[in-house]
Amino acid sequence: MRFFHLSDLHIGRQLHHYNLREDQEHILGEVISYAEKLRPDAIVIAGDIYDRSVPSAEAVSVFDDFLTRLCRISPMIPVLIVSGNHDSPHRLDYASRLLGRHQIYIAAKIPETKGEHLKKVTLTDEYGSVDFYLMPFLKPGYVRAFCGGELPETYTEAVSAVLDREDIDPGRRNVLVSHQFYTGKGTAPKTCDSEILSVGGIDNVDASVVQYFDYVALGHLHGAQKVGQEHIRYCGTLLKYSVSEAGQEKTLHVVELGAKGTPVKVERLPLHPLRDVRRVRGPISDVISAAGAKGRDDYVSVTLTDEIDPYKPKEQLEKVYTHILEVRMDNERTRNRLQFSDEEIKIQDPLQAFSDFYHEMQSREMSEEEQKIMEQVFIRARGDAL
Ligand SMILES: [Mn+2]
Repeated sequence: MRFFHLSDLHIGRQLHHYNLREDQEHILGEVISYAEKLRPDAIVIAGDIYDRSVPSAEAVSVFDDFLTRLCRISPMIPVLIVSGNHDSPHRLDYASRLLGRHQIYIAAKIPETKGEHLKKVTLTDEYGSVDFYLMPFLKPGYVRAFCGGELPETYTEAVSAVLDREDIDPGRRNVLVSHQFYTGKGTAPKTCDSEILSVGGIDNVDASVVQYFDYVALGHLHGAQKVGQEHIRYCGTLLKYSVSEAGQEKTLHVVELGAKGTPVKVERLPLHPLRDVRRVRGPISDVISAAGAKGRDDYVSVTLTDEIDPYKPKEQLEKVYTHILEVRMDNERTRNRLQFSDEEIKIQDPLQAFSDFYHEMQSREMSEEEQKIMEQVFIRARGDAL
């Protein structure tokens, strides 16, 4: 069995101030061309379909178009989708039962009651059947109901709690589709700027709890990588969604599952974005003379190293580049300023620092009561430290 593993489409996303609609349509079009040519047995999308929980009408129509074009391929290719942390479970769930009749299987909501289970899609090939378990993005709070009302302490426990309820037959071939921050022993995950992850990895799931699957198709991290073992993988985004990804190679993952017990094969097919994301660096005259017609429309982050700041650098660069993300200066002057501002950073009052953090996370100020609680916490913490 051969299937495409995609994730983190982030339809509707912008790159700096540029709308990526054309770029996203173009790359999804390339996925469709590959599907027409290779006729995979399934297409798996491991979460973050949209960039926002309330996608724009434009974003919805881009995805609608993608699914409609996939459905026209005959015989039909099943599409298996789970929701990511950026998706709204309720919105993504809309019409999912109707879509199921067209072999588009969407799992957007975590089971809530005893009778509910993960969506399981069984496909067959010459070696028998393969069970795909679709696990939407979850937080410990989502699974309290079937943990006897108790909140699992970690994300690892929460994921285990969900899987333990499923009657997974280890003798069959099983694939898990999941959108979480999985980490393996002894390997540091490669992260990039376009992901929103918790600081310190408190939301990580220990990959050992899913290693018994024959393949684990992951979404969440935007750079392609395996998590400790060959068969537990992030495929990454189809497009570069931040300058920090400029050096990455984005590819389409094609997974080949053979007979039970044989190692999976993952082939990475090249993708050809409409515009690349690149870093360019040097004195302005070199940057301008090195720019050619090819790559003129790429998204470029420019760092100029001239010791004397050039006159209106952006206007000069716009003559050779049409999509400039940013222009930075890196010279003696800016380096001095950086050092100076380092010294300027003062350690804030911890209560102030916490309330800034709270506001960032919750988009509201702390209530009086909450503030009092935190004051007490800091008084006690200080007391202990003394
Ligand atoms: Mn994502």
